Amino acid sequence: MAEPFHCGFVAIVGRPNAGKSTLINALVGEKVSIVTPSPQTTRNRILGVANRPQAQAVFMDTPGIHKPLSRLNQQMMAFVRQALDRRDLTLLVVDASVSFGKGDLFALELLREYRARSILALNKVDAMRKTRLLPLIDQYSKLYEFEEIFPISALQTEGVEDLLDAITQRLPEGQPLFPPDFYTDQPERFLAGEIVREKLILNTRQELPAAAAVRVESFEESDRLTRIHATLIVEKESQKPIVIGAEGKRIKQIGSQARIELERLFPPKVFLELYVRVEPDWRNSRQAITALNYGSETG
Ligand SMILES: Nc1nc2c(ncn2[C@@H]2O[C@H](COP(=O)(O)OP(=O)(O)OP(=O)(O)O)[C@@H](O)[C@H]2O)c(=O)[nH]1
Ligand SMILES: [Mg+2]
Repeated sequence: MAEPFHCGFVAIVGRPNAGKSTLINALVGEKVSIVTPSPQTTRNRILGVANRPQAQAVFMDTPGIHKPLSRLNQQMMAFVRQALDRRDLTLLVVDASVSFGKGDLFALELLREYRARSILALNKVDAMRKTRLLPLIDQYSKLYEFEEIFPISALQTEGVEDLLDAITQRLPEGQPLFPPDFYTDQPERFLAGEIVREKLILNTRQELPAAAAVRVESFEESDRLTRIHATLIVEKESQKPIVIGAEGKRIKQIGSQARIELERLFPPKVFLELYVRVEPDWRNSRQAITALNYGSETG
C-alpha cells in the first residue's frame, strides 16, 4: 500500500528574536521572512510551504510573543492568535542561548490556553554550552507536555530536516493544499517592502528603536525593469537624519543593499527610489497600520 500523504498548518511561535523567521526560511529553503538581530522584526503572519515527496507542511511565521502596548503590537499579537487558531500543530521556538525568563513562561501560557499539540525547538545550540542543554530539556518537559523536543541551529540548518520529519508525521493525512512550486502567499509588493525594511533595520538598529516602517507606494513591473518607490516611515523629526545619514550615505547604503536582493527576486533590473517621511505615532494609527499590511483580518 502506498504511504499516505500528510498535509497541514504549523504555527511557528515564540518570543521575539528566538529565530522563528530564520527557521521558517531554513524549513522552506527560500527566504520568505526577513531576519535581523532586533526583536520584533516580524510584524504579521508569513506563510511558507515546505514540500516533501510524502508531505506538505504549511508554516506560519508570526511576530514574537510579547505583552502589547501600542496598536501595532496588539495587531501583531492578533496574528499570533490567528495562526494558533488555524494550526494543526504548533512549533514553539526558544532561544536556548539566553537564560529562561518570564517571557518564556508567558509563551507557555499561550500554548496552554490553546491546548496546543506542540513540538519544541531549542534553537541557537551553536551559540551555547552543550552542558546547558540537558537541564533545559528537563525544565521544559516539566513545564509543558511537548510531543517532542529538538535542539537545533536554524542558522546552520542543523537538526532542521529531522525536525521537519517529526512535524510532517504529525500532520493530518490529506492531499496537498498548494501546488508544489508555491512557497509563499505574500504579494510581490509586500515582499519588496519587507526586504527594504530588513536593510533599514540592519543599518539603523543601534539608533532607532522598532519605530520604523516601509510603505511601498508603487510597484511597476515590465520585462526589463521593476520600478519600486517606497517610503521609509519614522515617528519623529529627529529620526529622519538617522535614516538619511551624513550626506545621504546611509539611505544610499540601505537602497543599494535592498536593490541587490530585489534584483534576485525581480530580475534583471530594479530601480528603487526611497523617501523618508515622519508620521508621528503611526504605531497607534489604524489607517497607517492597515496601509502597511499589518492590519489583521480580524482587527
Ligand atoms: N547563533 C545563532 N543565531 C541565530 C540562530 N537562529 C537565528 N539566529 C539569529 O537570531 C536573530 C533573530 O533571528 P530571527 O529569525 O529574526 O528571529 P525571530 O524569532 O523571527 O524574531 P522576531 O521576528 O523579532 O520575533 C538573528 O540575528 C539571527 O541571525 C541560530 O540557530 N544560531
Ligand atoms: Mg521574525
